[in-house]
Amino acid sequence: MTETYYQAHEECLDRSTLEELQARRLRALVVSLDATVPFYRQAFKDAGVDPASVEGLQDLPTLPFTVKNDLRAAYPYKMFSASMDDIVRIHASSGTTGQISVVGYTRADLEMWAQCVSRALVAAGATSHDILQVSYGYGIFTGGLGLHDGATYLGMSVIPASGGNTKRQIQFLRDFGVAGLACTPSYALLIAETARDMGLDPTTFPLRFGIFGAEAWSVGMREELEQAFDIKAYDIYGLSEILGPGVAFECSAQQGLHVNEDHFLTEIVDPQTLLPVEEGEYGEIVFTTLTKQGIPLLRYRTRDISRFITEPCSCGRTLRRLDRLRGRSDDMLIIRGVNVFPSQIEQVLTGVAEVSTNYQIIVSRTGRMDNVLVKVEIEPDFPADEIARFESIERQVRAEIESALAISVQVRLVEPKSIARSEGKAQRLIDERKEN
Ligand code: DLL
Repeated sequence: MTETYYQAHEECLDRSTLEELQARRLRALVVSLDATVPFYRQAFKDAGVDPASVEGLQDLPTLPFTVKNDLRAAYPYKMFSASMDDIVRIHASSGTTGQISVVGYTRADLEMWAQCVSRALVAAGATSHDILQVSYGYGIFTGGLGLHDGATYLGMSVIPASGGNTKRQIQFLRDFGVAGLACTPSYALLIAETARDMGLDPTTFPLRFGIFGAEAWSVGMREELEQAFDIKAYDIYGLSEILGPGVAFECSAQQGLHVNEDHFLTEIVDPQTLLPVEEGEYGEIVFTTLTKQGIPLLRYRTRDISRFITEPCSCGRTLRRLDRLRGRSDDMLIIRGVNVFPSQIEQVLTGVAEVSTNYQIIVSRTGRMDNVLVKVEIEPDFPADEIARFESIERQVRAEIESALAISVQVRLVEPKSIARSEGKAQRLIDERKEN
């Protein structure tokens, strides 16, 4: 199959042309931030940077970082570069703790966003003739409206289902000729489970592809979703501070996410030293927005952990790829010195036939020791008269986690449907240490 692109020119630029474009945009950005955002004017001063002397990408390491707290401190609009008159949409980060951070989009920003999402949809095989069901939440969260605008821009027919009312979602999927489903991977799993409970077989739905993101998910989860619906499941990444969905997306190769680098300059740094990691090493993703007008950000530290995939992609896009995200550094567990992300535990669970992908990781502390308990549901069709095997399955899961990740955890099998389901982002990690 030959690959189709939404914006072939931009998606397949040769590296030197792309870097020239990025450098030009970076120069303009720095000068404009200095003129329009007092926070950056001060930050340049503090860092001893003369914005007019920034020449190109080689100057990037001298420029100041932006962190989430800077955005919080600028609440609500102090980080905006455009005038409020030009802002046509406001979103905010989902922020689990404390102050939310507010972002604004101009008309041109919304168009750029829609184009980025269109690129992702086309890379997943969508065409203007297809119907997309958007089951990300609509509202201040960027998932629903982000996918909605992108699909509309492409000329698809959009069903703005939003999250929730799962039975109705299933009715649409069964009856409306839906080709693509956009939602979190955990919600897709719940939709498949609910459909089966209703006596339906999700593989018979006309669905061809899923656009899944907004939370970390494993390769094993992808396989599960692909089988559950008989579809191809594509990863999409983004964050409200930078764009919402569409910062990076997977193509038909399904080997990492192409970053829309003509709009987002991407670095991977060591979160301790803030220096670039060695090529191909994991680190924190840092984005500089190159074309945003509403709230452009310089070297924004995402706290998301990934690495660059350096080999060229078979799809022909030259946009550099990020490997599937490990997760947020905030969710990283350090278990007796070993760093582990919930998504890595998920990957092991997906390899054990007797357990499902509904799980929760509970971290607690006794004295100075952190204890990690992995609660996972037994598969719904596990024979009730084989409960005696629970212990041996628990032992097996524990051994597999230990051998794959070199950590020891407690494992508890629980009844099907006993772990709370999510219609949006799943809460996989419960950190009881934070309550003390
Ligand atoms: O989750 C935007 C989005 C909506 C992305 C729909 C994709 C699809 P926030 O609520 O601000 O925005 O959360 C952003 O979610 O920093 C990551 O930690 C996580 N995240 C988003 N996409 C992925 C992904 C949206 N594909 C935060 N894989 C980010 C892993 C993801 N984590």
